[in-house]
Amino acid sequence: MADDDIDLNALNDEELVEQMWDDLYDGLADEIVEGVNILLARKWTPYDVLTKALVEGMRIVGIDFRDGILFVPEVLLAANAMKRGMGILRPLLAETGAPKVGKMVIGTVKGDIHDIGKNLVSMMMEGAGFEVIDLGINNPVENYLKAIEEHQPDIVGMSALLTTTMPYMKVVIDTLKEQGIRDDYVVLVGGAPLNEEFAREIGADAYCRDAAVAVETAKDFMRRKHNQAKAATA
Ligand code: B1M
Repeated sequence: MADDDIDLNALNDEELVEQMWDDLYDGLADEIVEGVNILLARKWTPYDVLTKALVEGMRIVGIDFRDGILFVPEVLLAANAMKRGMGILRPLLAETGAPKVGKMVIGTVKGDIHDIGKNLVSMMMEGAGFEVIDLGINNPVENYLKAIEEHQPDIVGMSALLTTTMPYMKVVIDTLKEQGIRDDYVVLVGGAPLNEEFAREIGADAYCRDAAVAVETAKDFMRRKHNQAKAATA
């Protein structure tokens, strides 16, 4: 038992999930790890553990961060606890054994160090059978170009969580245009401050509200690509 006061095993599912939201809020990584393992042992799917326990918990943290109740050090602890929980789920989500359906390069843009959402997208994409090359955080355009050249992905994904960094996505897309390679790749963008209109304005192919939408959108583009290739050879 990770917590001296509460036996997480003794809680029913609903109580446990609520306790995990509290533990995430308090940045208690060991308790989050224990909670994740208990839910998995109770036959919860990794996806449900991720979305109902961890993502929802981080949503609550976000509200109090916005309202000035929590500050950066506390949110960092919460993020660390979230990452420890995600670390357990990552291999389980990727364990589909499905043939690779496509390749994606993804990174958080320059000036931005938020990576939880991007990591979640990477995990879900891997789980859906995509090969993912994750560039991490704070990526200048050169990093995307280098990775594109090296890995020849089908999809380029960008994440931004700040209103001050989201315009950098346009810098990346404009550079792809200047180099005459924009249309060789599907560009997907995501992050809490974005919306569809912004994605259209900067010339992305689609805005992805969350990781599940990112997976569906990516699959959809891959289907279209295969159909076009088939039509061209017919
Ligand atoms: Co930051 N932060 N933060 N922060 N932080 C926000 C974004 C903020 C909204 C908080 C607030 O005020 N309510 C606010 C931005 C305000 C704005 O721009 N208008 C903010 C601020 C201001 C800051 C700092 C400037 C604070 C400061 O220093 N004074 C600073 C900036 C640092 C920098 O980047 N240069 C900062 C720092 C931090 C921490 C380091 C403490 C930490 C990040 C830790 C980490 O990521 N490793 C942090 C956190 C944790 C947050 C909040 C609380 C949570 C973000 C998160 O992880 N959400 C956030 C509040 C919020 O968003 N409500 C906040 C959970 C995650 C699962 O969701 O990232 O939205 P999200 O990802 C989703 C979708 O958006 C989508 O799918 C994901 C999964 O479903 N998606 C994609 C995301 N990327 C995608 C890419 C795709 C597709 C879909 O590509 C195809």
